Amino acid sequence: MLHNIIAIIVISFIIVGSLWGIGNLLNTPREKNIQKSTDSILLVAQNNAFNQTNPTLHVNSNQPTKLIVLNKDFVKHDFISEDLGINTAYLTTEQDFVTGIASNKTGNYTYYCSFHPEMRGIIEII
Ligand SMILES: [Cu+2]
Repeated sequence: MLHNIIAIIVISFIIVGSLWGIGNLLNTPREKNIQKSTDSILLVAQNNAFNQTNPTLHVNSNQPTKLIVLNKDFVKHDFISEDLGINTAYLTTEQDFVTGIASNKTGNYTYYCSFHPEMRGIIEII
């Protein structure tokens, strides 16, 4: 009798474990589903930073560059560059926004998140 109970418990754990594994395989993280081409930039907002370091984004003038902003945080973020006319509006957890960087003027332009002043970087158009 006791052996049967133990066997049932063990089998239950195996079934739940394998269902969990299959569920994870079917629900691949959002980042992997986003198509990245060589001329696109993926910025992930997480832990109050864009791509951890708020990197300088290098873009060629007269060459539109696809920009994907993905919020992997538990709080809202947005991505704004006033000089380049980019504003994603606020993104909730797991929400992404596809836009573009395009300018025929070279120079450095600021980007930032309006909720977090430390989330700030430079778009360098060369
Ligand atoms: Cu933010």
